[in-house]
Amino acid sequence: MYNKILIAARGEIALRIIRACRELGIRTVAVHSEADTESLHVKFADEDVCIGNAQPVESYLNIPRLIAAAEITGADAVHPGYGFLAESPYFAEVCMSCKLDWIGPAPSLMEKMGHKSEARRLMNEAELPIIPGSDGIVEGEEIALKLAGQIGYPVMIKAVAGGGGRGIRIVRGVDELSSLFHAAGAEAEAAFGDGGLYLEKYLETTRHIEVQVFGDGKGRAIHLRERECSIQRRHQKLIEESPAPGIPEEIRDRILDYAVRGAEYVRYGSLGTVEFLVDPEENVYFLEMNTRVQVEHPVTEMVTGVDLIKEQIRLASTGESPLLDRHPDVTGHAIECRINAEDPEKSFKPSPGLITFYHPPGGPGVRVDSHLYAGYTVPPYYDSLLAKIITWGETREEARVRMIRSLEECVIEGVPTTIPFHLWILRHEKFISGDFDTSFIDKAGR
Ligand code: MV4
Repeated sequence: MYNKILIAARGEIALRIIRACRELGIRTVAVHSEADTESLHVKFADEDVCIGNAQPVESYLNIPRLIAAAEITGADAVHPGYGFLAESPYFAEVCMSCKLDWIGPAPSLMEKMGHKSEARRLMNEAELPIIPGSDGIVEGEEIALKLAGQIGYPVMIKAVAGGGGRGIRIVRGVDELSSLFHAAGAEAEAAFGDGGLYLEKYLETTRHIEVQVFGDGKGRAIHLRERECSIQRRHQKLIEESPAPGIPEEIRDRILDYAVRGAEYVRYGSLGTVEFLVDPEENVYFLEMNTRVQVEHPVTEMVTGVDLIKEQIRLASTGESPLLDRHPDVTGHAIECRINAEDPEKSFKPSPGLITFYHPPGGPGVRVDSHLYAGYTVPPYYDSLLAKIITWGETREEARVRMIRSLEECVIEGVPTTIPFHLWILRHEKFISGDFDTSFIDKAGR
């Protein structure tokens, strides 16, 4: 087992990884920017290294400084968490060439899955259903116009380097295509340094279901059931749950089979997520694959009882994990709410600042993953996630009521948060019935 891991992340996920390492008896190195000196991940790690100023490019995205921190502290491996460099095959390769293990899949796989139309091609090869669309990159608006006509409007233009909803446009008719094609290309070029675009039929009302997978890198993979992630705002997930409500058992089993088949086909070798869209006729389509641990992984941990991060580290370190030899059962239901420092009254404007009082919820079936404490100042430079509240119940209804109780119990003073918005969703008849899709937030008028 590793002796020491450098955690190339901040906030709640850095803390989550530290917790896994402590239970495994692995020492931890936190890296931090000058804006994060007072962060909990710095206080809880065994060692810490300041790697630069507040701007991410000067610190959390600065590969030479991360590598230097690992070398100075004698770390054996790097855990990237999510965000920042977690999906950078280049960073993974640099780590490996510096004799640092990468706690994640092979860089070549990260590269393939990071290229969204290449991922589509591979999963089509593995005989997963893909959304009707272009064969690879669309070179220029003429070809886009012709293809869109064949696919039929509405179509979606997507960046091959995509992520976080950037470089995505819905095109409703032929007259919009040209301008949206150029806008998406320019946005993708600016965001990712790659303006490559591809086309897909736009599926209007879909549910967003993802499957947690875990593979050995030699062609064997298991799934740890699905998560329903349709409740999003501007491509940021707000609420996730497992199992997915309202999906017939045979459809769910098909989705799980596809995910395992895809992961095995590419010889996936770590924790990963295969995303799907499910339309009202219950057609299932592969959407993309994420090669990192996800924000919402605790939902799966709550219903399976598995510590995913510990197993991910164990597998990276020893090449083995007992998890690969047993298919964990699911017990009950879990829901996660992401609490952000944003003002729902001011179109979710980020609202960093001093936390003057903090009281997290507790009691039966409640888990809080958070780096908050009273007196902490949320810096303005990074994402505004403050806490994830996850509740478990024997039934979905118990988990839902428990979440309402937890949100009411949670006190965060000093900055506005999204807690009131979550309460509104949890009490909405569509959420209660489980009859919702990705249009929920828009349709419900927010
Ligand atoms: C789609 C889609 C419908 N049709 N692709 C991809 C990236 C992710 N952030 C959103 N993605 C989607 N891709 C096709 N061909 C629907 C989504 C989607 C979505 C779209 C609008 C508003 C909320 C959404 C939530 C999940 C997925």
